[in-house]
Amino acid sequence: MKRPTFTLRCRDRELELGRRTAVMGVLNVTPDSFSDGGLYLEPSRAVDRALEMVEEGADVIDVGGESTRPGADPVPLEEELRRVVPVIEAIASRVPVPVSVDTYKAKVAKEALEAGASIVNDISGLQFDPRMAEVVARYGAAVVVMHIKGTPKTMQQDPRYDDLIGEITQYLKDGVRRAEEAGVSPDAIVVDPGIGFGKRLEHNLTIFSRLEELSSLGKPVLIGPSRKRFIGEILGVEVGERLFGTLASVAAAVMRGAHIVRVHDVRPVRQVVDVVDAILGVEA
Ligand code: HH2
Repeated sequence: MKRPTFTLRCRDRELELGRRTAVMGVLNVTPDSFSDGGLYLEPSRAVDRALEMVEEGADVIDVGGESTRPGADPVPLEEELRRVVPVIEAIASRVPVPVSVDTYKAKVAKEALEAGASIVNDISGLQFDPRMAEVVARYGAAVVVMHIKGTPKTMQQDPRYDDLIGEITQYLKDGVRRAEEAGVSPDAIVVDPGIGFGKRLEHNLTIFSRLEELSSLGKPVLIGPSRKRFIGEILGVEVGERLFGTLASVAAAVMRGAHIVRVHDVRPVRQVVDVVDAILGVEA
């Protein structure tokens, strides 16, 4: 499938999307993220990893201070601020790519934007904090509107859908409307179906196989399959052994229209998407 192209407006930067897949490198400044928890809690390690990911081919660095893995408890506001703000401050001026903040709290987003972030990645699709859309608009930031069913604490307790793709599309449409009504520029919005966020294996697989249907929203599409449980369920492997499964899902998603892939393993993913992009480039 030929992807539509977009220029994503993120404050004073622009990110070209569609001709070349953009890689968002994950930087979790948490003690408990499911795959990289504890590795980058020390700010100097986080900065080194951000620089390394840029060198490996990352187009965005996504900094998160709260694990949203299934069953996770929320992190208090002050703790989340303490984790992410100094790291964003340190990397925003040192990396040549936009920095995003992975949070659903408007106050964290605001402080991260003050510290130099230019994208807000909200796993709740602007639904958890009523002030989030307004903060994004005020700073002229870009926003990732992601679908979730429930909350991280409860989302994997028996998720059910009557119409999976229809419900995800409607939720994302509501998030996009909320953003635009608050004054976020229409060309600063990305949508994400939320792999693993209130989804069983069959739901995650259906999202991959029907991903091109999200193009009806008229926004660039991001997907975050990296090292997730659905790969473990297919292959019977633990989190440290999910690289090949991640690469396969990234290739499938890009073939079906993903513009941005959010991953931990930037170097191998860059190679995979460069090859898939080359194939897409010659397709009629
Ligand atoms: N997945 C995670 C976190 N943030 N944001 C978007 N837009 N899309 C995703 O699929 C997504 C996301 C979960 O992965 P990770 O950050 O590695 O783990 P944890 O939540 O345990 O920190």
